[in-house]
Amino acid sequence: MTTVTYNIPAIHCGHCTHTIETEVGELQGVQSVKADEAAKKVEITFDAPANEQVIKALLAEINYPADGLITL
Ligand SMILES: [Cu+2]
Repeated sequence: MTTVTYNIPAIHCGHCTHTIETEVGELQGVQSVKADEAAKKVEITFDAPANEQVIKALLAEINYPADGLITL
């Protein structure tokens, strides 16, 4: 299991966090998605077949591109 945290500058309200949590949560292999409206960050825990490439591609597709990986 892998946990990553991304900056998502496009987050600006609770609707954004809801959209991200719903869309990313539907990816196969994603265990949990926690989007933080105030911090403009999302924490995602996943297993295969999900991977960072797939998650970042989806975030870009729904117009919430990840702005780099935060190393925990
Ligand atoms: Cu919003």
